[in-house]
Amino acid sequence: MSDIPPDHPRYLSLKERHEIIEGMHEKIVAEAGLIAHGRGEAFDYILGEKTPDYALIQEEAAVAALLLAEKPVLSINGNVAIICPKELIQLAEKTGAKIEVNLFYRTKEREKNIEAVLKEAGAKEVLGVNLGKKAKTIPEISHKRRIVDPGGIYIADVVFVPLEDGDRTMALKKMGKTVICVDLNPISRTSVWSDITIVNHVRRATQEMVELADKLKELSEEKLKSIIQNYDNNYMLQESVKFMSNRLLELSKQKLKEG
Ligand code: PTJ
Repeated sequence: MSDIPPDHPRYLSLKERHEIIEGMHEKIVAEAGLIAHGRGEAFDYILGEKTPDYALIQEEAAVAALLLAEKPVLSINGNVAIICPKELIQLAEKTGAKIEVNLFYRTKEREKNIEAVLKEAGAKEVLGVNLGKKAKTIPEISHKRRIVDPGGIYIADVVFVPLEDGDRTMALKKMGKTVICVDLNPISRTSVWSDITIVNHVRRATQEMVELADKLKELSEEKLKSIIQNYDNNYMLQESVKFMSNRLLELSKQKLKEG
């Protein structure tokens, strides 16, 4: 990691890549987390590694939903524990959400390691760890993401699931929960099935959501509700796809290499 000079034009992305690799060696990130990250990077390249305007609208709706929720929960996996632990903890504090470790590749070791990362980043309470007999299950899911905390995702009304796989999104929706996801791939099953989909890099999305939480907290309940009522996830997904297609179209007309 120290080999990357800070003035490298893609420093942030390369630094993050190495943090994810280290996270895998430290048994925080799943091996498949590296592949998932690479897929995300490819979409982020198309975005120009910047937040597009449409994403701010998605993020605003997401924060409004978290602020209006009675029992909001942020679901944490290995990748996001490495990429943006501080932002997630700040977001939880500002929206009154709980934090729960929920893993696709769940092992006791990873559970504990992720809890330690979150505590080191300032979390006071981390749900979903060492559940034993206390564990509840999400119906219709066969993999380990079904295991949830009885005081967290199980009873939550709004669940924030950054970098998710499609099955659980659908199952959570069948349980009557509102699902908010962050996924750079606007056509993934998770993106399509979620109530609010943020098509942006999770680091930028959570940083911006923390700032938005400060602003939106000042609004009345009525105003927050009108943000949600006026929000159309399908339309916003179309906007995301349009943005990406236009970026590629613009690039196709440019000379890509100077000189
Ligand atoms: O830590 P675990 O055991 O819970 O496992 C986590 C992974 C990510 C391995 C697991 O959930 C998984 O396999 O996810 P998928 O099905 O690969 O989906 C991950 C989605 O996140 C893909 O659609 C990626 O495009 C997207 N993605 C990857 N990196 C980012 C991202 N979206 C936003 N920001 C990123 N940095």
